[in-house]
Amino acid sequence: MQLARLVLLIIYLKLLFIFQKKKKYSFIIFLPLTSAGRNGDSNSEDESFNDNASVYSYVSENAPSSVNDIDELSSNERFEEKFMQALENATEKSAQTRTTALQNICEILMHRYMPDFVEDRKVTLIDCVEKSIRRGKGAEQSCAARLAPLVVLQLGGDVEISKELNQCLLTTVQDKAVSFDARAKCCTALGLLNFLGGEDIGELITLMQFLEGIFSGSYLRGDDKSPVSVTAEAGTLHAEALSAWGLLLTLIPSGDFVSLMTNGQPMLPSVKKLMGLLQSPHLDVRIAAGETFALILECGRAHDKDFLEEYLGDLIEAVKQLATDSHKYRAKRDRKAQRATFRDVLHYLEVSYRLVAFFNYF
Ligand SMILES: *[C@@H]1O[C@H](CO)[C@@H](O)[C@H](O)[C@H]1NC(C)=O
Ligand SMILES: CC(=O)N[C@H]1CO[C@H](CO)[C@@H](O)[C@@H]1O
Repeated sequence: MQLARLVLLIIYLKLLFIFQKKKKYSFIIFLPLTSAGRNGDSNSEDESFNDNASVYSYVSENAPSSVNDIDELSSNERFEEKFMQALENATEKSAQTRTTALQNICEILMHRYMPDFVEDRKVTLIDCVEKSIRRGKGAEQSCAARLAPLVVLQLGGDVEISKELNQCLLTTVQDKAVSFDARAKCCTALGLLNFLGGEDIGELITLMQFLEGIFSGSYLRGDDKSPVSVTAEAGTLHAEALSAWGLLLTLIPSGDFVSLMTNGQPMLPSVKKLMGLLQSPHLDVRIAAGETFALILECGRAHDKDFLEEYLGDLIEAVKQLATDSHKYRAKRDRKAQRATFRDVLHYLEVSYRLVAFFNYF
């Protein structure tokens, strides 16, 4: 099913973001394997958690499996020991110690699937997360916000935790005194936690409206033509809010989604406003907008196959431009990322709806 695939893609993208882009292979963590996260991209942080993966695989081919089991056991113990130490440190007085501790716990949870161990300590963990988000500053808040969805992912979703953390995340996102990076991480956490633990459609829509309140900062000016100027950090916050919004919309039943987008008093943003985001000066926002459009169409068309037909021509034109964008002022790497994303979105629009003929017509 296409929707399922898209959702998985988005989750995967989110995880990559959480796991920091350089660790390309970290998503393998959900397989309880020791070799995750070290296919070539190893960095110093990884090294400190070296559990001799390559040695294991060598042993496994050449020795009875019992040896392998023992190695596996001792490696688990090493991780658990490190985890306990970090958890203790997460309540220390020094902010730097707490930040490092939260980072260490994130690293461990990214590399190990240890649901029982996490389950036994989830109260303490969530307590640390909440305190650090509420009372910490900058990096500490960012790390704590990164940790929250990792804990819930380990547990395979947890409605209680999602409920418990929502208020503190919402307050932090709104707090202008908090760093943009921490607020962006809180948006991501809100999206993931509620994606994994949200049940009530009404609550989801309220949350989506809250997120729109954030990313509307990147809407075009009143005349709907000129982009507003926002700083790069604010752009990142808007992009994260938009991605979280897109993730949540996949939970809304298709028929409801269509009426929410198209009825007289729309509770969700207008297509025109969203299309304006494709013109944002910030790459993150443009990419998030492109991905969100793919999701909007996917969700809407499951119910109504002509959903947004009247906008499709403009949308395809805008996406096509971004897919072939060669503005000199945009950094080469950014340009590559943008083209790759929008080629995918374009391909999706063309193939899914067999619009090739429609294109040639223009
Ligand atoms: C805990 O804190 C101590 C002292 O700051 C530090 O030496 C140690 O590496 C920390 N351990 C972890 C796992 O964070
Ligand atoms: C090959 C390799 O990385 N070996 C290491 C296995 O782990 C022990 C203890 O952490 C190290 O001392 C080895 O160098």
